[in-house]
Amino acid sequence: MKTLPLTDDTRLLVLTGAGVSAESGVPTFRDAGGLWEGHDVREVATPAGFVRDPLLVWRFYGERRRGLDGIVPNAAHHALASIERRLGDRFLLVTQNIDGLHRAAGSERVIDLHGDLMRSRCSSCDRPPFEDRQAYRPGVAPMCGRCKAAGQDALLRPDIVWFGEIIDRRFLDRIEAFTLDAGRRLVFLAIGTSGLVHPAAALVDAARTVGGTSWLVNAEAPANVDRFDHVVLGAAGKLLPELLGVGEPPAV
Ligand code: BV8
Repeated sequence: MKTLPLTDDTRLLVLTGAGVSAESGVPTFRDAGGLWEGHDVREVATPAGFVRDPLLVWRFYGERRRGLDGIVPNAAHHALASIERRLGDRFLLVTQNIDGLHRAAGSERVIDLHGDLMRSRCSSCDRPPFEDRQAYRPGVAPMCGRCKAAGQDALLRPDIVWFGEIIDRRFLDRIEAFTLDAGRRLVFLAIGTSGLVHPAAALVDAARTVGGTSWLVNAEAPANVDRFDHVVLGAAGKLLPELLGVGEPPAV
């Protein structure tokens, strides 16, 4: 089995997708039985879909909030938290996931590129996003209390990035700065992602541009597999502890 070439000089940039949480029991998006089945993306993960049917969108995200009850990080999340402790500021984790499992495993240098399922924000006013673990009953779409106090009616929405919405520029700037500073010392590791969603899917190209080496750990070859220097097919929870040279995860 291969191990990542981590030297004292290495800067490790990791991108994770839904596959890294699969062994925790969180459904992925595009595997059989994935999240999008039965739900047209345009209906549940776009601003237009939310305007058209906020009750459907809140039912979809409420199901996902309930679905995280009792879900814990798996060996892949723990391996990434371990290697972060070893590398410190020579490590950066970018996740497309909104399940919070990396932070639950102890990861701190994490960019939640697509937001956080357990946060809501107002669809209208500029109140800051706030923690919200409520799943809301079917037929209920929560309203903003601050807007109500001002005599306005405004829906709350999940604090996540839908298709067609822009990613927080500060996140993209931080990733770019890490990549440029690393240069040829960069090792880019993508884990559990179908490589279909941008701008995350283009991070491997940015890594190649600065002369870094790129690794992929995935259950199967994804759309952008040819962009990677090294491909390790299999389950992230089984492969990562050895690939990263970290011990077994803490006994739960
Ligand atoms: C934007 C919401 C500016 C939260 C999500 C350039 C080219 C083409 C299109 C575009 C482009 N630039 C922008 C776009 C448009 C669009 C896009 O990418 N469209 C694609 C799909 C055609 N991007 C955007 O709109 C982004 N915004 O760029 O703004 C702009 C806008 C418009 C036009 C131009 C510019 C915003 C993207 C964010 C969308 N929000 N989610 C939520 O509900 O979760 S994306 C959604 O898909 C999730 O966040 C998810 O994370 C993400 C990606 O899916 P994956 O994580 O990869 O999951 P998936 O199931 O697909 O794959 C899992 C993989 O794991 C599989 O390969 C499987 O084999 C593997 N696996 C399974 N088990 C395991 C495993 N691997 C290892 N171990 C296991 N055990």
